[in-house]
Amino acid sequence: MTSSTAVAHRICPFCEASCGLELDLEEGRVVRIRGDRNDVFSKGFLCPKAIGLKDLHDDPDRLRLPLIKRDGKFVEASWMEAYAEIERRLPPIIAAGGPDAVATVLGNPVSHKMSLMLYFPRLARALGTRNMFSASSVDQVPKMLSVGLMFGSWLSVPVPDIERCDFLLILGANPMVSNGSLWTVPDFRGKAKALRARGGRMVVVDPRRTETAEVADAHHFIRPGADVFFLLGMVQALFEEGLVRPGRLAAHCNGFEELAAAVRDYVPERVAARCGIDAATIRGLARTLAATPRAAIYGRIGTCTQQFGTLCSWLIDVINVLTGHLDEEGGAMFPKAAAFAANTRGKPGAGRGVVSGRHRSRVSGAVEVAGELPITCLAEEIDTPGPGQVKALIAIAGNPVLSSPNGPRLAAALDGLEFMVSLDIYLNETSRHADVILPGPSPLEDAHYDVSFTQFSHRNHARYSPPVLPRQPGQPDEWESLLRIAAIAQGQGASTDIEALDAAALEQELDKLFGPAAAQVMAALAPQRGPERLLDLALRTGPYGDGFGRMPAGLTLDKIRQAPSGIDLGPMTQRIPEALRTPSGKIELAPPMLLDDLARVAADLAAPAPDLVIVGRRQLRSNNSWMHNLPALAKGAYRCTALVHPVDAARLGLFDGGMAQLRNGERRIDVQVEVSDEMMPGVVSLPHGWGHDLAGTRLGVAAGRPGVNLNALLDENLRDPLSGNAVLSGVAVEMAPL
Ligand SMILES: Nc1nc2c(c(=O)[nH]1)N[C@H]1C(S)=C(S)[C@@H](COP(=O)(O)OP(=O)(O)OC[C@H]3O[C@@H](n4cnc5c(=O)[nH]c(N)nc54)[C@H](O)[C@@H]3O)O[C@H]1N2
Ligand SMILES: Nc1nc2c(c(=O)[nH]1)N[C@H]1C(S)=C(S)[C@@H](COP(=O)(O)OP(=O)(O)OC[C@H]3O[C@@H](n4cnc5c(=O)[nH]c(N)nc54)[C@H](O)[C@@H]3O)O[C@H]1N2
Ligand code: SF4
Ligand SMILES: [Mo]
Repeated sequence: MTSSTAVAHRICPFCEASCGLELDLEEGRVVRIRGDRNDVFSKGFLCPKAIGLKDLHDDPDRLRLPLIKRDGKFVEASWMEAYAEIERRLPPIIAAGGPDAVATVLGNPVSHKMSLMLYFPRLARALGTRNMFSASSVDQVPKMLSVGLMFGSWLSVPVPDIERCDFLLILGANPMVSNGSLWTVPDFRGKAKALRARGGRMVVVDPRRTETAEVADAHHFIRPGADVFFLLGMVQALFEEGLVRPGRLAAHCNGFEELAAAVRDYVPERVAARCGIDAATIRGLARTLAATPRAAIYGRIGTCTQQFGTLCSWLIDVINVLTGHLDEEGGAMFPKAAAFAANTRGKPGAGRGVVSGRHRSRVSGAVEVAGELPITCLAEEIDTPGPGQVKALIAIAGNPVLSSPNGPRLAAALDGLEFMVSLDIYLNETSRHADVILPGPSPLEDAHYDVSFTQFSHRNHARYSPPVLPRQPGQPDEWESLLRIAAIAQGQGASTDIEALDAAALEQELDKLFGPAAAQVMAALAPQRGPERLLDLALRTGPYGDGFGRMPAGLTLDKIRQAPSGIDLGPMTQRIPEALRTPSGKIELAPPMLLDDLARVAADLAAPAPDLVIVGRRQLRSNNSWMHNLPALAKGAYRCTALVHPVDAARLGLFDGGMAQLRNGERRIDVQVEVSDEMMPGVVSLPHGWGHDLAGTRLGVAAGRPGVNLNALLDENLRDPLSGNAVLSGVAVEMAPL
């Protein structure tokens, strides 16, 4: 070992599993990446994507300097020039059109970046726009809405306690590949194996026999978009067969009778044909859940991104309650995050609950949920003239041109904007439309704490990663850019002292929290700044915190810093009623908004199955749209294939490796066919996030094997009306050989 070798630690920023990594550094370069065996949470696990951290850092296409579009061409610019350009162009748009003339759109990596998570709210406040969009509405808003209504806060998501569970029913999720979602569970494979080794069982319900189904005890095909029928059948069976045993939660729930009445008509025998699962199986799964002391049902993307997303999300938690598995060891439990969780703040046991629909989108009248409008409304808000039209966009770590339905319409709309800023590390399918691109540092150059994923972790923990490498000279952190744009929007100018601005905002907050002691708290947080200062505050006032001295053994950021592999905070523990924030202080089993939506289900019960519908899929060496430029991950067999069952292939004249056209009305895309009996007959599966053949990007590797954009086929007007989430699953398509 020479003096220039070192070992550093970093939480992997690529997926929700949030694995702790150990990096070998030589001469200031990362030479090796492995799982940190001492990590209190991930215990050495990593997947092939972790290696991509090095490729990402070294990627010559990754932007290191701001770009400004001049005469249609991007040129590199200094940071001050880039901010000056924003100052020149953004305030006049706000002055002319009001706050709603500026929209914001956030992408998935925001939730993996402490800097963006903690400082976007400052920008949002400065802008005051109601036109806020994010990838949440092509993802998890249905779950947020259902848990919000049931438990009182948007992120109170119960997660399977997999290490103590003996029966796990998984719907519309493929954690063997995705590594878990709204369920932070590194090494799902190892945990599933352990579950089975102790005699437990796992069952998967999915229109594809997935990698997760392969390691399960049983798999059932389900008609895409029909989970609501399957779930209603289970709930009905539980009531009908006298299997409803909520145990200690009985005293903490409202709405048993309303629920029983609402599901009465959905006897398994009536819904079986609609969902494609026979009544005996539906009843059998309900009985197994009810009879197994430690069991849980879990659903994810497949159950959210469909026309009944909110109802599915609700029924999954309802079943956990009815079978006595919610908030019980080995069931579905509430994590207790060390910082930032709404269900650990304020008065325990009751609160204001959540409301949606405080405003509606201008063009389609879609409802606001959790402060946001559906991302599928973004294009129409830009391309529909009239008062309130969106004229400027700030896009942050998102690539909606590929990730949102009808990407081509959005791309055209973006060209019609008066001004667009992208905070992004690539010149890609979305940022190419920007006038200014501000690149964040590489993940190796910034500090990290899992603001989001500690709230969904199957075990409680607190881990912090300091920057692994020094930042490039002059490179601001992303929170600094957000504050600068906030200052510009408020008319304070690009060269405002953002340190002072940051301190002033915090002082205001501390005044509210601590009154006369505020100055003392501010002093105790010094000399930290930016996100670390907010993190320390949240930790110290959080459920394990030192309370600024009141609990001397409690957590501070410094204590976590001293533990490079993190601090374990134990398995999940019972949190009902303390975690509830509903006005009633009860779990709301039968929110009226959800019961009303059952009318849509009733009307759909007899819907005939289209000949062919499409669903999505995820792949291990990829993450949404943006990791296809990393050589270590991009190599290997061509992956953007359309999987079809042999029966469909024969029926439609398709053959393995051949090309076919997928059609949805006027929209069409050409795909490579892969024939596989892992598909349910009548269902085709295509991954999203591909289609890197658009002009004007700088993605050398990805452009070499672009794949096709699934979202060029999907319809931006199909939404779950309650949550506004896009319908990505179960959409009828036609397919023909080329
Ligand atoms: N048809 C279909 N569509 C889907 C889905 C599906 O299952 N089917 N899934 C949906 C889901 S769940 C999601 S979450 C969305 C994702 O939707 P998006 O978030 O829009 O898509 P990503 O591909 O994650 O794009 C991330 C962007 O962030 C940039 N980026 C990466 N790291 C950083 C960083 O550190 N800082 C900054 N500033 N930028 C960074 C990347 O260059 C890229 O432009 O896609 C959705 N779209
Ligand atoms: N390797 C990798 N990991 C990722 C990502 C990635 O792109 N690649 N993306 C990350 C993101 S942003 C997210 S949100 C998570 C998502 O994590 P998961 O929810 O585990 O996502 P998927 O792997 O897409 O699994 C969804 C499953 O739903 C099935 N499905 C589709 N329609 C239906 C339906 O109507 N009913 C039922 N029951 N099933 C259906 C699909 O066949 C698929 O197997 O993964 C994250 N992790
Ligand atoms: S599973 Fe997710 S967090 Fe873990 S190494 Fe892979 S990409 Fe990173
Ligand atoms: Mo996602």
